[in-house]
Amino acid sequence: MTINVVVGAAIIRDGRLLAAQRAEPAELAGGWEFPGGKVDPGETDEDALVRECHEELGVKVALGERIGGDWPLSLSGVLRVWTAELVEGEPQALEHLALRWLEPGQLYDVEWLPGDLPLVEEIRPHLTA
Ligand code: 9L3
Ligand code: MG
Repeated sequence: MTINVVVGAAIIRDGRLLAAQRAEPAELAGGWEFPGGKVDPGETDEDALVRECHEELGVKVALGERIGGDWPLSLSGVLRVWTAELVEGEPQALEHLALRWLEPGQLYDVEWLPGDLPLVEEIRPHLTA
């Protein structure tokens, strides 16, 4: 079975984390995630994440460090997450229902997708550094 690699960005600005609310598919709609998506064949993980941030948010990001390793996403998928900062543009919900900038005390104000949820504590230290 092929493992589907999905990449996500923990975009941080001024000590706040950008969370994005999924619009689809129906079973995930309304849940909150680190924006990103599937890595295309022949594409590096990092290139895919920069591309996805541009497609979904209309921004250019610079990736920082990888957060942990492969996070289980489903039976056949893994999630790989990097911190990121905005280089150009203001994030827009081009493909999401909504966007929110979360302060450290608000990190659990949104209902994270199950696969993304364990990442939140890993990212917290990056909000204060
Ligand atoms: N997914 C989960 N957490 C995330 C992302 C970006 C994606 N942070 C899941 C949702 C979909 C699959 O990975 O089932 C592919 O994502 P996309 O390409 O539809 O964004
Ligand atoms: Mg996506």
